[in-house]
Amino acid sequence: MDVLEQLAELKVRALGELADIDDARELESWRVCYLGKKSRLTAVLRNLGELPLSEKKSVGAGANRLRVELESNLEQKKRALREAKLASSVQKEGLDISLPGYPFPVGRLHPVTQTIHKINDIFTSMGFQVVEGPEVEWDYYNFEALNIPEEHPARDTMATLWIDYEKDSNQRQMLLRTHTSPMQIRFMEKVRPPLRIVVPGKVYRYEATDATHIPMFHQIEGLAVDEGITMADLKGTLYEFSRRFFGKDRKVRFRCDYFPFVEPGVEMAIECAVCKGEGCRLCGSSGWIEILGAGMVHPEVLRRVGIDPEVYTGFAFGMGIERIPMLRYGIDDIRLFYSSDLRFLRQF
Ligand code: 2U9
Repeated sequence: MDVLEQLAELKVRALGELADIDDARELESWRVCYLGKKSRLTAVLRNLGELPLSEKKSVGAGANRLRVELESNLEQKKRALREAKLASSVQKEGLDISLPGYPFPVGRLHPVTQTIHKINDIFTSMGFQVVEGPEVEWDYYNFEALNIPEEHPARDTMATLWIDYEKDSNQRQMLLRTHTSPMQIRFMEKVRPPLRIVVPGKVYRYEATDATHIPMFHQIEGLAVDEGITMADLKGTLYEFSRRFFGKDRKVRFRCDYFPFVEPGVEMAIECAVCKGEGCRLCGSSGWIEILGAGMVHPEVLRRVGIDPEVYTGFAFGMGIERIPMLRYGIDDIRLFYSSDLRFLRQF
């Protein structure tokens, strides 16, 4: 039998077998057998060069015609199998392909995340860099390095969640950070001034839950250290933040405050948007709403991380995040942020 006759016989066999196939696995075996690398057809095409010139042309043309025909029959069969499968699921499962598809749920960012992003954007546009730190910390970074030694009364204002873990060789205790400030210490240990960073993230306090307290909330803190930084830089930066975040016409007020890691310390308040400074329920009749705490970094804090306070000065600030959308949208219960109620979350 010459090659052309073999091909003719191959065609009859292949198409005959194909007609009986009714599932995808069998179809794949058929493809491998008749069109695969080790198939007779591929061998004929590969060995064309060895044929005498007189046969080469006719065998080449015949083999190629057969390949095209088998491939097109394969595609037809694939389509037929897909359609048959769909028709059978319509029948078996009562699937109605004329119904509209299920809606694809589109997610959104949590209002706290949205607020963090907005604040990050404002500070990065002023040359600050965003850094994040560990939520599980050492006593040293959370308290000692920030001028809050063991018996300091400021520890009582930050009810701490301690972690039951063996003290390391330096006899330090582990805790859940009560503010994001430990990361500023870590950063200053590694990076020499000039530096400008904001540190957003989760913080933890050992507190009973109610409408204004939860044991985990978010803060964002900022730090700028350079030669010649003064209180004017602090005020200028935070005024600009207030203009960009709360609007250019909101009045801003600074008053003295105390935090162990800054000297002097201040508190920044903005004019109440509801009463325009007249005094109302939201602002507790004062006309002002406290937004953040700030101050000039305490020289002792700089000295502890090896930065000479005679050469460098810095300012720092810190604010609670949840409070901001609460004030903005009149949300009266902080627990709503974390109750996973989509009716609440979808509003933002
Ligand atoms: C370093 C030096 C100084 C960060 C500061 C505050 C004032 C502040 C509170 C606001 C409400 C936290 O969420 S809150 O309870 N924070 O008032 N934070 S100055 O000062 C620092 C931080 C790190 C090394």
